[in-house]
Amino acid sequence: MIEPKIQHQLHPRLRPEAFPTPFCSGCGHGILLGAMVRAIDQTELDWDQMLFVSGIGCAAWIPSPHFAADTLHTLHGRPVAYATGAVLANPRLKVVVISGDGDLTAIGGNHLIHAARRNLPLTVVCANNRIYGMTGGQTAPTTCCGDITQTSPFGAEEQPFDLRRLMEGAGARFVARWTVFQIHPLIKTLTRALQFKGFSFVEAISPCPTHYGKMNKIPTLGDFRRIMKQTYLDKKKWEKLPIEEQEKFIPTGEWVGSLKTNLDQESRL
Ligand SMILES: Cc1ncc(C[n+]2csc(CCOP(=O)(O)OP(=O)(O)O)c2C)c(N)n1
Ligand SMILES: [Mg+2]
Repeated sequence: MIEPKIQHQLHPRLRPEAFPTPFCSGCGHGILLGAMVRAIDQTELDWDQMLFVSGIGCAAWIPSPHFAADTLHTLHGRPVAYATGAVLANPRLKVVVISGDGDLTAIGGNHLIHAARRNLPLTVVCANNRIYGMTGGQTAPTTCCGDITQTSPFGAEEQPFDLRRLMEGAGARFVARWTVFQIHPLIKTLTRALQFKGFSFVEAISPCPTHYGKMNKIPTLGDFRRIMKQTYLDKKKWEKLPIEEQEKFIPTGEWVGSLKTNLDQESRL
């Protein structure tokens, strides 16, 4: 074997034997992996008191086996359920779920909305590539109308979840969305989400060139970046647009605050 000439210094929170990652060329999940460890570096969190939980899918490989930490690589759709058990059993743990859009919002959707409603002390990071990547590119609840997938060869017909609205509606007090190309705000948001007391949810829009790109004729990562730059707009700019203009973009940013509803008061029969 030819030894590589340049030896990269691997981040100390990562397991050298786990590299190279299993991610395809151009997959955004590796960018999120890097963003996570950089965000954790900016917190005072005790690495030895952190637990990373994931389900099944390409995104579920982000913490496990790459993070040199305690990780739980669980069943498809069940990371939030495992994370709930872990944090109830040991409230001193900082429990972080990192998984895919299919895992968290399709089969695992109920666990996710109830964790938000119950304001469980968890940080959930959803790597959203708008597709079931690992199983060959089937439609997910996040697939946008018209998108070609293995199970929608003529274009997806159903409306996708807007995860920000879903989480807000379920009662989450910290909700955020960035694409992996908006790397600096993504790292800052992950830092804040990890330190938030209570439930926090971060959606990271991640390109899947292998399946999504191939089927929707987005050949390169550069093309993904260009399209995402046209589609996603910082909410500070988005909020200033007239309503008919707002519909053309997906806002990115943080939605943080007490999202009390009229139902929060007692006895509303
Ligand atoms: C109970 C069960 N149903 C279905 C599957 C097949 N399966 C494995 S991963 C996956 C989807 C993963 O998609 P996502 O969570 O979006 O992750 P990605 O691969 O896109 O990063 C499915 C359907 C499974 N492993 N277990
Ligand atoms: Mg996915």
